[in-house]
Amino acid sequence: MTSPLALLSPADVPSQALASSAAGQAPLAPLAPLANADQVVPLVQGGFSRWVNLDYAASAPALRAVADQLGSVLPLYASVHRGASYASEACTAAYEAARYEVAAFVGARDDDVTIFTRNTTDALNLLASAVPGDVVYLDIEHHANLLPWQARGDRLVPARATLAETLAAVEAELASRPAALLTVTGASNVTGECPPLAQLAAIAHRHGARLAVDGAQLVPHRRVDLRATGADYLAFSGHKVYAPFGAGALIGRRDWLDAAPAYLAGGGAVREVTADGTRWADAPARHEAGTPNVLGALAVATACRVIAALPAGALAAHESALLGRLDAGLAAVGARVLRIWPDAADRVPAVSFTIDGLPAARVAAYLSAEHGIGVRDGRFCAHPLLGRLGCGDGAVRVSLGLGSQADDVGRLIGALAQLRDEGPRWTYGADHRPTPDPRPLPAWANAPSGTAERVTSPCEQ
Ligand code: ALA
Repeated sequence: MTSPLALLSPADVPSQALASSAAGQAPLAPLAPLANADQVVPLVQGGFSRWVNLDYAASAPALRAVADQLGSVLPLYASVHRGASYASEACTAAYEAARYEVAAFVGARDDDVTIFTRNTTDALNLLASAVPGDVVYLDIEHHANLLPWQARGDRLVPARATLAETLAAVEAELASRPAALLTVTGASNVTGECPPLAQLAAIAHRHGARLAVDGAQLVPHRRVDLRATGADYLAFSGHKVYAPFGAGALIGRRDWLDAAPAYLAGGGAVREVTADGTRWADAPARHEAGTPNVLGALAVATACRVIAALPAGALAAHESALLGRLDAGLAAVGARVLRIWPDAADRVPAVSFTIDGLPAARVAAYLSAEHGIGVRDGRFCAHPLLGRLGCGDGAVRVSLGLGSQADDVGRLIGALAQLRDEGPRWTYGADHRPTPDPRPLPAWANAPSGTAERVTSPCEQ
Protein backbone atom coordinates (compact mmCIF):
# COMPACT_ATOMS: atom_id res chain seq x y z
CA MET A 1 0.00 0.00 0.00
CA THR A 2 1.20 3.50 -0.75
CA SER A 3 2.22 5.32 2.40
CA PRO A 4 -0.47 7.65 3.75
CA LEU A 5 1.90 10.61 3.54
CA ALA A 6 2.51 9.99 -0.13
CA LEU A 7 -1.24 9.69 -0.60
CA LEU A 8 -1.60 13.24 0.60
CA SER A 9 0.77 14.70 -1.94
CA PRO A 10 -0.87 16.88 -4.63
CA ALA A 11 1.24 15.02 -7.15
CA ASP A 12 -0.95 11.95 -6.61
CA VAL A 13 -4.21 13.72 -7.19
CA PRO A 14 -5.92 13.15 -10.50
CA SER A 15 -5.45 16.35 -12.46
CA GLN A 16 -9.18 16.67 -13.16
CA ALA A 17 -9.83 16.89 -9.40
CA LEU A 18 -7.66 19.98 -9.08
CA ALA A 19 -8.88 21.41 -12.37
CA SER A 20 -12.52 21.13 -11.38
CA SER A 21 -11.87 22.62 -7.97
CA ALA A 22 -10.03 25.53 -9.55
CA ALA A 23 -12.97 26.44 -11.76
CA GLY A 24 -14.83 29.58 -10.78
CA GLN A 25 -12.24 30.88 -8.31
CA ALA A 26 -11.75 34.29 -9.85
CA PRO A 27 -12.11 36.98 -8.78
CA LEU A 28 -12.23 35.87 -5.13
CA ALA A 29 -8.88 34.12 -4.89
CA PRO A 30 -6.82 33.94 -1.66
CA LEU A 31 -5.40 37.31 -0.59
CA ALA A 32 -2.07 35.92 0.64
CA PRO A 33 -0.23 32.62 0.13
CA LEU A 34 -0.86 29.94 2.74
CA ALA A 35 1.49 27.21 3.86
CA ASN A 36 -1.09 24.58 2.87
CA ALA A 37 -1.97 25.76 -0.63
CA ASP A 38 -3.39 22.96 -2.79
CA GLN A 39 -3.47 20.49 0.07
CA VAL A 40 -5.62 17.48 -0.74
CA VAL A 41 -7.55 15.04 1.44
CA PRO A 42 -8.84 11.55 0.78
CA LEU A 43 -12.55 10.87 0.27
CA VAL A 44 -14.44 7.85 1.60
CA GLN A 45 -15.59 6.83 -1.85
CA GLY A 46 -11.97 6.82 -3.07
CA GLY A 47 -9.84 9.46 -4.71
CA PHE A 48 -8.93 12.86 -3.44
CA SER A 49 -10.24 16.35 -3.30
CA ARG A 50 -8.65 19.73 -2.78
CA TRP A 51 -9.12 20.41 0.91
CA VAL A 52 -11.83 23.02 1.30
CA ASN A 53 -11.06 24.52 4.66
CA LEU A 54 -14.14 26.27 6.00
CA ASP A 55 -13.04 26.17 9.62
CA TYR A 56 -10.89 29.28 9.97
CA ALA A 57 -12.74 30.28 13.14
CA ALA A 58 -11.38 27.24 14.95
CA SER A 59 -7.80 27.52 13.70
CA ALA A 60 -6.65 29.31 10.58
CA PRO A 61 -3.98 27.82 8.32
CA ALA A 62 -0.46 29.21 8.62
CA LEU A 63 0.57 31.94 6.23
CA ARG A 64 3.44 30.95 3.95
CA ALA A 65 5.31 34.03 5.18
CA VAL A 66 4.95 32.84 8.78
CA ALA A 67 6.26 29.36 8.00
CA ASP A 68 9.14 30.84 5.98
CA GLN A 69 10.02 33.28 8.74
CA LEU A 70 10.22 30.52 11.35
CA GLY A 71 12.37 28.48 8.98
CA SER A 72 14.79 31.41 8.74
CA VAL A 73 14.94 31.89 12.50
CA LEU A 74 15.40 28.23 13.49
CA PRO A 75 19.14 27.99 12.70
CA LEU A 76 19.79 30.72 15.28
CA TYR A 77 16.99 29.79 17.66
CA ALA A 78 18.00 30.23 21.30
CA SER A 79 16.37 31.17 24.57
CA VAL A 80 15.63 34.85 25.19
CA HIS A 81 16.67 37.13 28.07
CA ARG A 82 19.00 34.42 29.36
CA GLY A 83 22.16 34.25 27.35
CA ALA A 84 25.11 36.24 26.05
CA SER A 85 25.38 34.27 22.84
CA TYR A 86 24.90 35.93 19.48
CA ALA A 87 21.88 33.67 18.90
CA SER A 88 20.34 34.56 22.23
CA GLU A 89 20.86 38.26 21.58
CA ALA A 90 19.28 37.93 18.14
CA CYS A 91 16.29 36.03 19.52
CA THR A 92 15.86 38.47 22.41
CA ALA A 93 15.87 41.40 20.00
CA ALA A 94 13.37 39.64 17.73
CA TYR A 95 11.10 38.69 20.64
CA GLU A 96 10.96 42.27 21.94
CA ALA A 97 10.48 43.59 18.41
CA ALA A 98 7.57 41.15 18.04
CA ARG A 99 6.01 42.61 21.18
CA TYR A 100 6.33 46.09 19.73
CA GLU A 101 4.93 44.99 16.37
CA VAL A 102 1.88 43.31 17.90
CA ALA A 103 1.20 46.40 20.02
CA ALA A 104 1.42 48.66 16.97
CA PHE A 105 -0.85 46.31 14.97
CA VAL A 106 -3.69 46.77 17.47
CA GLY A 107 -3.18 50.50 18.01
CA ALA A 108 -1.91 50.16 21.57
CA ARG A 109 -1.31 53.34 23.56
CA ASP A 110 2.29 54.18 24.49
CA ASP A 111 1.78 53.15 28.09
CA ASP A 112 -0.08 49.90 27.33
CA VAL A 113 1.66 46.62 28.00
CA THR A 114 1.77 43.63 25.64
CA ILE A 115 2.05 40.21 27.25
CA PHE A 116 2.59 37.09 25.19
CA THR A 117 0.29 34.29 26.29
CA ARG A 118 -0.60 30.88 24.94
CA ASN A 119 -3.88 31.97 23.36
CA THR A 120 -7.00 34.04 24.02
CA THR A 121 -8.17 31.76 26.83
CA ASP A 122 -4.85 32.18 28.57
CA ALA A 123 -4.91 35.95 28.05
CA LEU A 124 -8.41 36.31 29.49
CA ASN A 125 -7.58 34.10 32.47
CA LEU A 126 -4.57 36.31 33.10
CA LEU A 127 -6.75 39.40 32.94
CA ALA A 128 -9.25 37.75 35.30
CA SER A 129 -6.47 37.32 37.84
CA ALA A 130 -5.74 41.05 37.69
CA VAL A 131 -9.10 42.84 37.73
CA PRO A 132 -9.54 44.65 41.07
CA GLY A 133 -13.32 44.56 41.23
CA ASP A 134 -16.52 43.24 39.64
CA VAL A 135 -16.74 42.26 36.00
CA VAL A 136 -19.86 42.44 33.84
CA TYR A 137 -20.15 39.94 30.98
CA LEU A 138 -22.74 38.60 28.56
CA ASP A 139 -24.13 35.09 28.08
CA ILE A 140 -23.30 35.03 24.36
CA GLU A 141 -19.59 34.58 24.95
CA HIS A 142 -17.20 31.81 24.03
CA HIS A 143 -16.28 29.91 27.18
CA ALA A 144 -12.89 31.69 27.16
CA ASN A 145 -14.67 34.95 27.97
CA LEU A 146 -17.25 33.38 30.23
CA LEU A 147 -15.73 30.76 32.49
CA PRO A 148 -13.02 32.97 34.05
CA TRP A 149 -15.72 35.44 35.13
CA GLN A 150 -18.19 32.76 36.20
CA ALA A 151 -15.43 31.26 38.36
CA ARG A 152 -14.92 34.64 40.07
CA GLY A 153 -18.67 35.04 40.72
CA ASP A 154 -18.88 38.04 38.40
CA ARG A 155 -22.09 39.57 37.00
CA LEU A 156 -23.74 37.99 33.97
CA VAL A 157 -26.08 40.07 31.82
CA PRO A 158 -28.28 37.95 29.52
CA ALA A 159 -28.29 39.29 25.97
CA ARG A 160 -31.60 40.77 24.88
CA ALA A 161 -33.59 40.26 21.66
CA THR A 162 -31.82 43.14 19.92
CA LEU A 163 -28.34 44.56 20.09
CA ALA A 164 -29.74 47.97 21.05
CA GLU A 165 -31.63 46.43 23.98
CA THR A 166 -28.53 44.48 25.00
CA LEU A 167 -26.43 47.64 25.09
CA ALA A 168 -29.11 49.28 27.21
CA ALA A 169 -29.14 46.28 29.59
CA VAL A 170 -25.36 46.43 29.95
CA GLU A 171 -25.53 50.13 30.67
CA ALA A 172 -28.28 49.61 33.24
CA GLU A 173 -26.20 46.94 35.00
CA LEU A 174 -23.15 49.20 35.15
CA ALA A 175 -25.28 52.11 36.37
CA SER A 176 -26.93 50.00 39.07
CA ARG A 177 -23.66 49.02 40.76
CA PRO A 178 -20.05 49.95 40.03
CA ALA A 179 -17.92 47.42 38.18
CA ALA A 180 -14.24 47.48 37.30
CA LEU A 181 -14.58 45.88 33.89
CA LEU A 182 -17.02 45.16 31.11
CA THR A 183 -15.85 42.34 28.87
CA VAL A 184 -17.35 41.44 25.48
CA THR A 185 -16.57 39.45 22.41
CA GLY A 186 -15.36 41.47 19.45
CA ALA A 187 -17.11 39.01 17.13
CA SER A 188 -19.21 36.00 18.06
CA ASN A 189 -17.48 32.72 17.29
CA VAL A 190 -20.93 31.30 16.50
CA THR A 191 -22.65 33.96 14.41
CA GLY A 192 -19.83 36.33 13.46
CA GLU A 193 -21.86 39.26 14.79
CA CYS A 194 -19.76 42.19 16.00
CA PRO A 195 -20.92 44.38 18.89
CA PRO A 196 -19.92 48.06 18.48
CA LEU A 197 -16.69 48.39 20.45
CA ALA A 198 -16.40 52.17 20.56
CA GLN A 199 -19.96 52.41 21.86
CA LEU A 200 -19.30 49.72 24.47
CA ALA A 201 -16.10 51.47 25.56
CA ALA A 202 -18.06 54.71 25.97
CA ILE A 203 -20.73 52.92 28.03
CA ALA A 204 -18.11 51.29 30.27
CA HIS A 205 -16.18 54.52 30.75
CA ARG A 206 -19.32 56.50 31.54
CA HIS A 207 -19.75 54.25 34.57
CA GLY A 208 -16.14 54.12 35.68
CA ALA A 209 -15.45 50.66 34.20
CA ARG A 210 -12.91 49.54 31.62
CA LEU A 211 -13.65 47.52 28.48
CA ALA A 212 -11.94 44.24 27.60
CA VAL A 213 -12.44 42.70 24.17
CA ASP A 214 -12.15 39.01 23.33
CA GLY A 215 -10.59 39.59 19.93
CA ALA A 216 -10.12 35.93 18.97
CA GLN A 217 -12.63 36.12 16.13
CA LEU A 218 -12.31 39.82 15.34
CA VAL A 219 -8.58 40.39 14.93
CA PRO A 220 -8.29 37.97 11.97
CA HIS A 221 -10.89 40.01 10.06
CA ARG A 222 -10.87 43.66 11.16
CA ARG A 223 -8.16 46.08 12.21
CA VAL A 224 -8.79 46.60 15.90
CA ASP A 225 -7.46 49.88 17.20
CA LEU A 226 -7.33 50.26 20.98
CA ARG A 227 -6.69 53.97 20.74
CA ALA A 228 -9.51 54.66 18.28
CA THR A 229 -12.13 52.48 19.97
CA GLY A 230 -11.15 53.34 23.51
CA ALA A 231 -11.09 49.65 24.45
CA ASP A 232 -8.79 49.07 27.41
CA TYR A 233 -7.76 45.43 26.86
CA LEU A 234 -7.60 43.12 23.87
CA ALA A 235 -6.93 39.39 23.89
CA PHE A 236 -6.32 37.36 20.76
CA SER A 237 -4.75 34.14 19.49
CA GLY A 238 -1.97 33.54 17.00
CA HIS A 239 -3.61 30.39 15.70
CA LYS A 240 -6.59 32.36 14.46
CA VAL A 241 -4.42 34.97 12.70
CA TYR A 242 -2.56 32.47 10.52
CA ALA A 243 0.23 31.91 13.05
CA PRO A 244 -0.57 28.55 14.69
CA PHE A 245 2.55 28.22 16.81
CA GLY A 246 1.15 28.40 20.31
CA ALA A 247 1.24 32.09 21.15
CA GLY A 248 -1.42 34.69 21.80
CA ALA A 249 -1.41 38.12 23.40
CA LEU A 250 -3.03 40.35 25.99
CA ILE A 251 -2.57 44.05 25.31
CA GLY A 252 -3.82 46.87 27.48
CA ARG A 253 -3.58 49.09 30.52
CA ARG A 254 -0.51 48.41 32.57
CA ASP A 255 -1.53 49.28 36.16
CA TRP A 256 -3.70 46.24 36.99
CA LEU A 257 -1.18 43.92 35.35
CA ASP A 258 1.71 45.41 37.30
CA ALA A 259 -0.22 44.99 40.54
CA ALA A 260 -1.54 41.46 39.93
CA PRO A 261 0.15 38.38 41.33
CA ALA A 262 2.51 36.76 38.84
CA TYR A 263 0.38 34.58 36.57
CA LEU A 264 2.95 31.79 36.80
CA ALA A 265 5.60 31.67 39.49
CA GLY A 266 9.02 31.02 38.02
CA GLY A 267 12.19 32.27 36.41
CA GLY A 268 12.06 35.41 34.31
CA ALA A 269 9.16 36.90 36.29
CA VAL A 270 11.29 38.18 39.15
CA ARG A 271 13.72 40.95 40.10
CA GLU A 272 15.26 39.27 43.11
CA VAL A 273 14.65 36.07 45.02
CA THR A 274 15.98 35.31 48.48
CA ALA A 275 15.33 32.36 50.73
CA ASP A 276 12.69 34.52 52.43
CA GLY A 277 10.78 35.99 49.55
CA THR A 278 10.59 37.38 46.05
CA ARG A 279 10.53 40.82 44.50
CA TRP A 280 8.51 40.41 41.29
CA ALA A 281 9.19 42.17 38.01
CA ASP A 282 6.60 44.46 36.42
CA ALA A 283 4.54 43.34 33.43
CA PRO A 284 5.16 41.93 30.88
CA ALA A 285 7.95 39.85 32.48
CA ARG A 286 5.86 39.38 35.64
CA HIS A 287 3.40 37.26 33.66
CA GLU A 288 5.78 35.47 31.30
CA ALA A 289 7.61 33.14 33.69
CA GLY A 290 9.51 30.25 32.19
CA THR A 291 11.17 30.21 28.79
CA PRO A 292 8.78 32.09 26.53
CA ASN A 293 7.41 30.82 23.23
CA VAL A 294 9.77 32.89 21.08
CA LEU A 295 8.84 31.26 17.79
CA GLY A 296 5.16 31.60 18.56
CA ALA A 297 5.56 35.31 19.30
CA LEU A 298 7.58 35.88 16.11
CA ALA A 299 4.90 34.01 14.17
CA VAL A 300 2.17 36.29 15.54
CA ALA A 301 4.20 39.39 14.69
CA THR A 302 4.89 38.15 11.16
CA ALA A 303 1.21 37.43 10.59
CA CYS A 304 0.33 40.92 11.86
CA ARG A 305 2.83 42.37 9.37
CA VAL A 306 1.32 40.44 6.46
CA ILE A 307 -2.22 41.45 7.36
CA ALA A 308 -1.19 45.08 7.89
CA ALA A 309 0.41 45.12 4.44
CA LEU A 310 -2.81 44.12 2.65
CA PRO A 311 -4.32 47.04 0.72
CA ALA A 312 -6.71 49.04 2.90
CA GLY A 313 -10.13 47.45 2.94
CA ALA A 314 -9.07 44.46 0.84
CA LEU A 315 -9.60 41.86 3.55
CA ALA A 316 -13.02 43.12 4.58
CA ALA A 317 -14.11 43.43 0.94
CA HIS A 318 -12.87 39.92 0.11
CA GLU A 319 -14.57 38.33 3.09
CA SER A 320 -17.74 40.33 2.71
CA ALA A 321 -18.11 39.22 -0.92
CA LEU A 322 -17.63 35.60 0.10
CA LEU A 323 -20.02 36.00 3.02
CA GLY A 324 -22.66 37.37 0.65
CA ARG A 325 -22.33 34.25 -1.52
CA LEU A 326 -22.43 32.03 1.53
CA ASP A 327 -25.58 33.69 2.92
CA ALA A 328 -27.33 33.38 -0.45
CA GLY A 329 -26.26 29.76 -0.90
CA LEU A 330 -27.35 28.71 2.58
CA ALA A 331 -30.72 30.38 2.04
CA ALA A 332 -31.09 28.53 -1.27
CA VAL A 333 -30.54 25.12 0.35
CA GLY A 334 -32.98 25.87 3.17
CA ALA A 335 -30.49 26.14 6.03
CA ARG A 336 -31.58 27.96 9.20
CA VAL A 337 -28.85 30.48 9.93
CA LEU A 338 -28.31 31.40 13.58
CA ARG A 339 -28.32 35.04 14.58
CA ILE A 340 -28.24 36.59 18.03
CA TRP A 341 -29.55 39.98 17.04
CA PRO A 342 -31.50 41.23 14.01
CA ASP A 343 -29.83 44.65 14.31
CA ALA A 344 -26.12 43.71 14.40
CA ALA A 345 -24.81 45.60 11.39
CA ASP A 346 -21.35 44.10 11.14
CA ARG A 347 -20.47 40.41 10.82
CA VAL A 348 -17.21 38.57 10.25
CA PRO A 349 -17.44 35.47 8.04
CA ALA A 350 -18.45 32.82 10.58
CA VAL A 351 -21.94 31.44 9.97
CA SER A 352 -23.65 28.67 11.95
CA PHE A 353 -26.72 26.88 10.71
CA THR A 354 -28.96 23.87 11.09
CA ILE A 355 -30.81 21.89 8.45
CA ASP A 356 -34.19 20.43 9.39
CA GLY A 357 -34.08 16.69 9.92
CA LEU A 358 -30.29 16.42 9.69
CA PRO A 359 -28.11 16.27 12.82
CA ALA A 360 -25.27 18.79 12.63
CA ALA A 361 -22.70 16.06 13.25
CA ARG A 362 -24.04 14.09 10.27
CA VAL A 363 -23.84 17.11 7.98
CA ALA A 364 -20.27 17.86 9.06
CA ALA A 365 -19.19 14.23 8.70
CA TYR A 366 -20.77 14.01 5.23
CA LEU A 367 -19.08 17.21 4.04
CA SER A 368 -15.70 15.93 5.13
CA ALA A 369 -16.07 12.30 4.11
CA GLU A 370 -17.65 12.72 0.69
CA HIS A 371 -16.49 16.21 -0.35
CA GLY A 372 -13.26 17.02 1.51
CA ILE A 373 -14.89 20.06 3.10
CA GLY A 374 -13.85 20.94 6.67
CA VAL A 375 -16.40 22.66 8.93
CA ARG A 376 -16.99 22.59 12.68
CA ASP A 377 -20.10 21.21 14.33
CA GLY A 378 -21.25 21.10 17.92
CA ARG A 379 -21.78 23.85 20.44
CA PHE A 380 -18.58 25.75 19.67
CA CYS A 381 -17.48 26.21 23.30
CA ALA A 382 -20.45 28.56 23.67
CA HIS A 383 -23.00 26.34 25.38
CA PRO A 384 -25.17 29.11 26.87
CA LEU A 385 -25.43 30.81 23.49
CA LEU A 386 -26.33 27.61 21.65
CA GLY A 387 -28.99 26.97 24.29
CA ARG A 388 -30.34 30.50 23.84
CA LEU A 389 -30.49 29.96 20.07
CA GLY A 390 -32.43 26.70 20.51
CA CYS A 391 -29.54 24.54 19.33
CA GLY A 392 -28.72 22.48 22.37
CA ASP A 393 -27.89 19.59 20.04
CA GLY A 394 -25.42 21.71 18.11
CA ALA A 395 -25.15 23.34 14.73
CA VAL A 396 -22.77 23.41 11.76
CA ARG A 397 -20.36 26.35 11.46
CA VAL A 398 -18.72 27.56 8.27
CA SER A 399 -15.97 30.14 8.61
CA LEU A 400 -13.78 31.87 6.06
CA GLY A 401 -10.65 33.95 5.94
CA LEU A 402 -8.03 35.53 3.73
CA GLY A 403 -7.21 32.21 2.07
CA SER A 404 -10.82 31.45 1.16
CA GLN A 405 -11.97 31.55 -2.42
CA ALA A 406 -15.26 31.57 -4.29
CA ASP A 407 -14.88 27.91 -5.18
CA ASP A 408 -14.84 26.99 -1.47
CA VAL A 409 -18.31 28.45 -1.01
CA GLY A 410 -19.51 26.96 -4.29
CA ARG A 411 -18.33 23.51 -3.30
CA LEU A 412 -20.05 23.75 0.10
CA ILE A 413 -23.38 24.85 -1.33
CA GLY A 414 -23.22 22.20 -4.06
CA ALA A 415 -22.55 19.50 -1.45
CA LEU A 416 -25.41 20.69 0.76
CA ALA A 417 -27.79 20.77 -2.22
CA GLN A 418 -26.76 17.23 -3.08
CA LEU A 419 -27.37 16.14 0.52
CA ARG A 420 -30.80 17.73 0.49
CA ASP A 421 -31.80 16.30 -2.90
CA GLU A 422 -30.17 12.88 -2.93
CA GLY A 423 -29.00 12.16 0.61
CA PRO A 424 -25.54 10.87 1.43
CA ARG A 425 -23.89 8.28 -0.78
CA TRP A 426 -22.04 6.62 2.09
CA THR A 427 -23.21 5.01 5.29
CA TYR A 428 -22.80 6.64 8.70
CA GLY A 429 -22.92 5.15 12.21
CA ALA A 430 -25.00 6.19 15.19
CA ASP A 431 -22.11 8.50 16.13
CA HIS A 432 -22.42 10.04 12.64
CA ARG A 433 -18.98 8.94 11.59
CA PRO A 434 -18.61 7.31 8.17
CA THR A 435 -18.84 3.54 8.46
CA PRO A 436 -16.63 2.05 7.18
CA ASP A 437 -14.04 4.79 6.92
CA PRO A 438 -11.29 3.71 4.54
CA ARG A 439 -9.44 7.04 4.60
CA PRO A 440 -5.91 6.57 5.93
CA LEU A 441 -4.52 9.14 8.30
CA PRO A 442 -1.08 10.50 7.45
CA ALA A 443 1.72 8.59 9.16
CA TRP A 444 2.43 11.44 11.56
CA ALA A 445 -1.12 11.22 12.93
CA ASN A 446 -0.84 7.60 13.96
CA ALA A 447 0.07 6.50 17.47
CA PRO A 448 3.24 4.41 17.68
CA SER A 449 1.12 1.26 17.72
CA GLY A 450 -0.21 2.31 14.32
CA THR A 451 -3.72 3.00 15.55
CA ALA A 452 -4.83 6.58 15.86
CA GLU A 453 -6.95 7.11 18.92
CA ARG A 454 -9.62 9.73 18.53
CA VAL A 455 -10.03 11.85 21.61
CA THR A 456 -13.43 13.44 22.03
CA SER A 457 -13.53 16.65 24.00
CA PRO A 458 -16.69 17.96 25.67
CA CYS A 459 -16.64 20.91 23.24
CA GLU A 460 -17.51 18.54 20.43
CA GLN A 461 -20.81 17.52 22.00
N1 ALA B 1 -12.65 29.04 19.73
C1 ALA B 1 -12.55 28.21 18.59
C2 ALA B 1 -13.88 27.99 17.91
O1 ALA B 1 -14.82 28.68 18.12
C3 ALA B 1 -11.84 26.96 18.87
O2 ALA B 1 -13.98 27.07 17.13
